[in-house]
Amino acid sequence: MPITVTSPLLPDLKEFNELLTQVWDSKWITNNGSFHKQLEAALCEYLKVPYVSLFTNGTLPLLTALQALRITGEVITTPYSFVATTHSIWWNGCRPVFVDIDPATGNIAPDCIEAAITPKTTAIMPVHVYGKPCDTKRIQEIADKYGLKVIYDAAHAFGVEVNGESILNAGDLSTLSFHATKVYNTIEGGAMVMHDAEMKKRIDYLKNFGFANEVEVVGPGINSKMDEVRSAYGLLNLKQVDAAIEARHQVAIRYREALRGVEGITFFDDMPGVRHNYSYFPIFVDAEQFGRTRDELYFKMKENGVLGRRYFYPLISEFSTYRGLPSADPANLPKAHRMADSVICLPMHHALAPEDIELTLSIILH
Ligand code: T4K
Repeated sequence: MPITVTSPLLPDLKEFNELLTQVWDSKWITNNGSFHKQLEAALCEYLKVPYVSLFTNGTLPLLTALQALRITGEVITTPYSFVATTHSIWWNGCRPVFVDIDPATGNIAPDCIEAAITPKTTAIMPVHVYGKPCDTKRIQEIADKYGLKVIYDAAHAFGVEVNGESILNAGDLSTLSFHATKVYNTIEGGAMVMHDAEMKKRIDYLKNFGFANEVEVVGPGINSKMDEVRSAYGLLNLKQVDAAIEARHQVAIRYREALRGVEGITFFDDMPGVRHNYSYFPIFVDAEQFGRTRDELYFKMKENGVLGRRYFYPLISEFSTYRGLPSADPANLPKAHRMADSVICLPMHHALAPEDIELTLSIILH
């Protein structure tokens, strides 16, 4: 069996069956059902946020957030992410403007944001990449100074806290992905986090075609509802996510212990005051110092059944839809290119066996 970059956290099947029986008995299988309501409440509590709206995946809350805030013109964003981030801007008929990253975190560099603002800029869409918190204070200062909205793509940042406060409370809106490959999953799924009841109501309308009631449609909504089956699954997974994060933490400890000081290999350490979720374990290969290129190592791992992934290579700005944009010029994004060209995400999940960790390490070390 190959060792994959991740493996889904699955609820106990017997417990899931019990909840499924309740869904079957109720015959209410989607459209804001009982498990949906319970999961929204449970997530508010777990995540320490005031309002959560569930979605059917992590892409549609991004699209809907831009819609809800009536974003137009240019949106400043990072090229170092999964392509859904930029696609959401494009689908809203806006122009993504890529800016470079801070190599210390992989996140958008605040100084580059300020330099890219034009009269057409209306919003910033940063990503807490790998779950590492953005410099939310600086980003908010810039947004306030220029009157911009901030929508965080927090797909990787489930449960991440800075000094005891959820990172999801930053900005105007934050979005999460609960895809199978994430720390916390509902198979497919996602959510939006907002600050007030008015916005929660608006988002709930928008994810249900814009219906405010049986006869009134208040905007060009979409269908992005989470069903009862996945809400029930999500409730069960919430009970075990802390243990899963701790198991991931132990994997990170072992990787760091073995790789610290290895010439040509770098990785991120924990940030002070941050509760990390260890959603990914990226390493960065300096070919000259390491003696092998990133791709040589990546394919050697693959040959030996270790399926790391080059998240996020290529940069979004390199895809055909976007590479014609002036901001996609590699000269504008040198640090993002360097990171994308050197990264490998090592296998990282709650059930990674010690021998799989050691095999991965031995391929890197020998
Ligand atoms: N914003 C950001 C920053 C994101 O990273 C993402 C998604 C989004 C927005 C959009 O959220 P969603 O709409 O997807 O909810 C994966 C995921 O599909 C995607 O959710 C994720 N980011 C992205 C970073 O990674 P792939 O194509 O690399 O996944 P895949 O199918 O190759 O799976 C990776 C490994 O996981 C497999 O080798 C084995 C394991 N796996 C996967 C699945 C699906 C399993 O063991 N079981 C499974 O069921 O995109």
